[in-house]
Amino acid sequence: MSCKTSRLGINSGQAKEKRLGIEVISLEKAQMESRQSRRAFVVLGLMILTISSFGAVASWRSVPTTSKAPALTTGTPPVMPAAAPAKEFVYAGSALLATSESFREPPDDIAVWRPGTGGEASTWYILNSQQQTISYQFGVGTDTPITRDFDGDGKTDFCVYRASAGQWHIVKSSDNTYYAVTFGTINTDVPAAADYDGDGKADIAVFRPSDNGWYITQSSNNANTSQFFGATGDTPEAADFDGDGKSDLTVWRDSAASFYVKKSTDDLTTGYSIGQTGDKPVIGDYDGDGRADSAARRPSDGTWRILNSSTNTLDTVAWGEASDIAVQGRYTDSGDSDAKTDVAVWRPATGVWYIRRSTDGSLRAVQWGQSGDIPVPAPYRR
Ligand SMILES: [Ca+2]
Ligand SMILES: [Ca+2]
Ligand SMILES: [Ca+2]
Ligand SMILES: [Ca+2]
Repeated sequence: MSCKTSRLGINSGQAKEKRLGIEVISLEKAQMESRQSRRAFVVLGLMILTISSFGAVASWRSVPTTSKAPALTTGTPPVMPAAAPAKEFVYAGSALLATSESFREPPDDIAVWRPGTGGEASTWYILNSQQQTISYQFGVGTDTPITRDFDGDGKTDFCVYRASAGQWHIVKSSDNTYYAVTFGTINTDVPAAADYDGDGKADIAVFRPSDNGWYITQSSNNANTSQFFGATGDTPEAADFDGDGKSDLTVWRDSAASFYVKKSTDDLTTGYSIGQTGDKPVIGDYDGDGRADSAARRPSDGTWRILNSSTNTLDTVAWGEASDIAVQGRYTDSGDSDAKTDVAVWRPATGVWYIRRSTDGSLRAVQWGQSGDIPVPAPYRR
């Protein structure tokens, strides 16, 4: 560890981890528990491969086909144990009706996605807020995992985007049914699913670098829309900056070290300059006011710059090493249950999550995942 790391408190945090007995949960346990069900899920993965091979090759201009897969008689996902709702969430059955907080989203679970190799299915490994472990096999290694709530029940659905076919494969959390949608130009579009129409359900969407087009299927009426926003080289980063519940078209322009946001409330464009070229976007709601904050992380020194939407003030936080992956999210434990996004990194070499509790800036370290995994924190709430 470099002295820089020590200064960041991560080295001392690891020492604390042993001394104070902070949770360090091994994936091995989860893997053992899931070994039985894995065999069944491999069958599911193979079925998905088969289904995908029949998928129509289409550009976005085609009407997206929403095809119900045949009933899965083998490898049907088991009904996951329902997590006890936290007191701040109001449910009707599995549908999330309301929260008592301005921030709409439930807290994030720690999770990784392990790409399948040699034709095997990929696997989600989730550590939920009750410290239970859940594994779920879905997709293939070349897919891109997507963490969105397409059926609007307040739980992230298992979803992968298959760039080689422009296909979305989704298992709805509300009823465990699978469906696939072809929407996106093969290998060039960037998946950009978010809730643009504000009905509480994520909309299937892609960003097209060649024309800076945002192609969206609105979940509220199934209509296809397109808007053009951004410039060559921009990265799509949709988020809700004005807090109206609708994701705003947003791009990160590295050359200008700026976010550009087309706010859904007035369609006006706002630019947020932050950091410098080479920084990486790490949007979140760090002050918990229900509006996204522009933020960027500098990989070279692990410094986060966060522009709080509530006060328009800049926070600078040193957290993590160059090789870490930013995994900012709204994590909860006994020491932190507020509505604010926590600064956090995941270290691929060790699989350790270093979460900076928003309540007091203290470290929470959790070992979850291994090198080669992709961190996919989200409110799975299984
Ligand atoms: Ca869902
Ligand atoms: Ca929607
Ligand atoms: Ca908005
Ligand atoms: Ca905010």
